[in-house]
Amino acid sequence: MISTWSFGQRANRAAWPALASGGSSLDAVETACITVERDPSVDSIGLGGLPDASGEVTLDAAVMLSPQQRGSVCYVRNYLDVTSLARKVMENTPHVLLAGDGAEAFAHACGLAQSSTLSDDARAAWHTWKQSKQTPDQSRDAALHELRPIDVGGGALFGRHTSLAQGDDDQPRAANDESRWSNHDTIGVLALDARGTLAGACSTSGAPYKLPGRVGDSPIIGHGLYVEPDVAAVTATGTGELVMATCGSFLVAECIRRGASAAEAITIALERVNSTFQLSPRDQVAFIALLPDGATASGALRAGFKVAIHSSDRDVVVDPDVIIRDD
Ligand code: SD4
Repeated sequence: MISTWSFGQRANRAAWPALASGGSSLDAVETACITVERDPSVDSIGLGGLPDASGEVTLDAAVMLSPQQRGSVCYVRNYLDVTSLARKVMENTPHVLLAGDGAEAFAHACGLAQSSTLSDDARAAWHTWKQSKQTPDQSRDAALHELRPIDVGGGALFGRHTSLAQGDDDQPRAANDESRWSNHDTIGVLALDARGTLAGACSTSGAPYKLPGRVGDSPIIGHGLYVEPDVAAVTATGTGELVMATCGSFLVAECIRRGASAAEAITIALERVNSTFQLSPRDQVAFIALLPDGATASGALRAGFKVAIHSSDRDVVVDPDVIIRDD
């Protein structure tokens, strides 16, 4: 198993015993995502996820086994188990992506329990953001920094940027300190089971304080997640708007299919992002990949991204194989 960010280690550990006992990779990635979705200490996924500018949490998720077997949901507000819901879209409907009210009606029909998605901490953070307008929001910085502040019902959305060298608490950060990218995480999990089946899943509350209605890369097959059996499973994290400009996860898998190593493929995709955009200091994109032989690869635009790997002989959190910028 390989997962994004250091909280991916908790996710891997929750899923590993069943996977190691012969369980399916699909069950493993679902269990891993559920673990983080229910953890209120993770402020970018499920319960605990930071809300949009109107104070509402909206969740996105996807699961994938192959180009024929994939499902996703987006803009889900009242159900926490969005990875499970994405799996139900994959297994029980002829569709790929269900959004908003329709996704929630489907969740109800499937018997999933409604749940509050806004934690007390996330609500407090949103109130603080409304006061300060100091938002460490990658997507805003990347795509919208030329816009003047606009009113989205309760306040201007875009405020002054935090500087790279400081965290939200104004403490200096080392370049490879993961907290440099706090508020910007997606859980992406890739697994390979004993039968040799690759599976992938990802789950996120998206960009913090985003414009209501914004959906990022995670639930869009080929952008936030792509699995090509016999080739690779790939998932992305970071600023969705940047990943979506390059069909990031598909691009990585396709480069591998055409002969690149996984590390080379990730480098190609990151270089494409890097050359397509004038990146702001707060932009980050990272990819992880898992191959049918169990090999892994990972890379990020900038230091600070962490990768959690779990196998029969390793349970580690490591820096990515590739970092293409030194700022
Ligand atoms: C997204 N990649 O929705 C996800 C998570 C995120 O900054 O916002 N990261 O874009």
